[in-house]
Amino acid sequence: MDQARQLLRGARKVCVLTGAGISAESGLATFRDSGGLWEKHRVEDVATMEGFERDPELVWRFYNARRKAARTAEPNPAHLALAGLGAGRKVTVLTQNVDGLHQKAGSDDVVELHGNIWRVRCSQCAAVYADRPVELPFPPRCERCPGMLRPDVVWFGELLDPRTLALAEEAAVSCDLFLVVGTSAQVQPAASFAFRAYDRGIPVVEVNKEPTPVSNLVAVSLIGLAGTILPALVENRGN
Ligand code: BV8
Ligand code: ZN
Repeated sequence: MDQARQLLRGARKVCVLTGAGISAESGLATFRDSGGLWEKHRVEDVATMEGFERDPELVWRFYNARRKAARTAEPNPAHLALAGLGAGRKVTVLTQNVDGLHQKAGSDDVVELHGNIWRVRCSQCAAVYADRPVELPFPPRCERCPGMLRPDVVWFGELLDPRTLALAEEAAVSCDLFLVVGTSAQVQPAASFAFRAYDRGIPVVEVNKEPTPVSNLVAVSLIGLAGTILPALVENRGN
């Protein structure tokens, strides 16, 4: 922890890659932990375009349940610690999460790599709505065309927005400390940003309750709960 604090003290620009693990202590299910979302649902059924075309009602049951859970979820001390990290330095959060909790915690530079569960998009004319009820009645219709609304998230096999990728790439290679928090680092291209920083000789610090594929390239691996570790990492920032 002291080495991590040392690295943080000297860092003017911090880039943080976060995954579902940072929202676990806010009560939101992760994907690949035991009891996670992928244990209850097949990825190809609920997180691909093909699945949506095959059975849109199943996909909307999955996303309505996640919108319902996310509505009452509050940022936890891990989100708040990252939001407090910014005083006197530039902090960019690259999040794979779609729950909006980083913004709710006060982080002001958040790159949503996989979209946002609170936005819905017409699958036909691409109109985007952010004011729909938390649980959308099925079938959720577009107001401008006969198209059906889908969650405005990036599904497997779908490309990430090129501007989002450029922002993430720029943040990853121009920071002087790269934090990886609560991600199993299995999904690409999100996980690759940690490797981009590493390839530039930027120190990488990982916070996870267990080792991941990133662990063997990090300068410091802090094993434990993000809600405990991040506040401890941030608290001594002053001296
Ligand atoms: C793309 C949707 C170009 C939103 C998500 C073969 C065929 C087709 C594609 C591929 C292929 N092989 C590879 C690919 C690319 C694919 C991919 O990476 N697949 C992997 C899984 C093999 N990627 C894509 O398809 C991407 N697009 O590449 O397009 C292309 C096109 C066609 C063909 C090839 C390439 C799109 C990826 C985006 C997919 N959408 N979500 C939503 O519904 O949420 S990804 C999904 O996984 C979530 O977004 C999630 O964020 C993400 C990563 O999961 P994690 O966040 O890491 O969560 P996880 O549960 O896995 O881990 C939690 C971690 O937290 C654990 O390590 C745990 O220990 C830790 N933890 C838990 N609690 C705590 C904690 N740590 C600390 N404290 C705690 N309290
Ligand atoms: Zn439409």
